[in-house]
Amino acid sequence: MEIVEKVLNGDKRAVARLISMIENGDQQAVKALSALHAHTGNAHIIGVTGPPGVGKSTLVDKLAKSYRELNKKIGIIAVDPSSPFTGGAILGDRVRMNDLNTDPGVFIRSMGTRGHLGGLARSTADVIKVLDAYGMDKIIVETVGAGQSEVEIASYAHTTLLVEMPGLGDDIQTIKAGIMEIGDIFVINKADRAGIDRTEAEIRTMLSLHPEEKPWLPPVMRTVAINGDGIQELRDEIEKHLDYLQSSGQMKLIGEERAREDFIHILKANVTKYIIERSMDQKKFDELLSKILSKQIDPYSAARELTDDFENSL
Ligand SMILES: Nc1nc2c(ncn2[C@@H]2O[C@H](COP(=O)(O)OP(=O)(O)O)[C@@H](O)[C@H]2O)c(=O)[nH]1
Ligand SMILES: [Mg+2]
Repeated sequence: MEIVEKVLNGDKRAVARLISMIENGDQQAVKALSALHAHTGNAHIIGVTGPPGVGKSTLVDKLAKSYRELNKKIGIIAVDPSSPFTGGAILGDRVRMNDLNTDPGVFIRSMGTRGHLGGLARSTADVIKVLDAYGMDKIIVETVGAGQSEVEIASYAHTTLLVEMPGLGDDIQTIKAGIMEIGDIFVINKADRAGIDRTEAEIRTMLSLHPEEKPWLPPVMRTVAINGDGIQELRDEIEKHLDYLQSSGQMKLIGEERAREDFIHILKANVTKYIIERSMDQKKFDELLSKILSKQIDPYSAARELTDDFENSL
């Protein structure tokens, strides 16, 4: 496929086009993803999550620039389900990241709510594959730490940064309840603000509430993203986590687990699509639906009938 060749040859526009195809549920995208599979599995995926306004985008921007100093190629995916924009960039991020966007070693994409037939998390997983095959060394995925799909997206990362800022007591509660466990590195951004010691103490208390022996103890870092303070230290810590994942064999395990989940997900989607489309073609779906409505059959038995048909057809 032409688009596959182009992506593998470093054509940025082809990458952007393929991502749009993924978002639009274009069948050709599946073919391209199939062909790209052999070229994936090399990128280090870094999740950056936390409440809105803590400075995630600013931090990602600075982190990307810091990695550019090491000549690493960087993919950035900003997932913002509250944003209706897709295919372009969330305005604030676009302005902030403009100088990065013109760098050939950087690819930035924002993903909003529009499109995504198989769900936002699914699209994000596919976009990560594209950027991986495109040769990005680091893929940074920014998500707002809120809903289920964000937690799911965060689970694609090898290294997850949970970002906080001083004076966010209630949000820390939210993080504690939901995603505390997924944090590999805690970042208190806006360290130029008052209340930083208290925030750090709160995070450390929460971490100590998980007393089980962990081979990796999540560090708590302080940054001032607007002026770059602490960014290099954060980058070093991220690299330390990558070393840990590799030397402990965790990286390999994560890869196996992701491949398994991915395979099951695709299989489920295919089977579902097959059964539904086939039954719709044969009018059986409509027949059963009207029987369900007139109480001649219940939906459980009706679904069973269709899956039995499927089984018999194998
Ligand atoms: N004082 C201060 N402001 C910051 C810092 N980092 C980001 N900001 C500001 O916080 C606001 C939200 O930042 P943004 O990166 O969009 O946050 P996001 O919603 O988490 O992505 C912007 O006005 C930033 O300029 C920081 O370290 N200190
Ligand atoms: Mg942001």
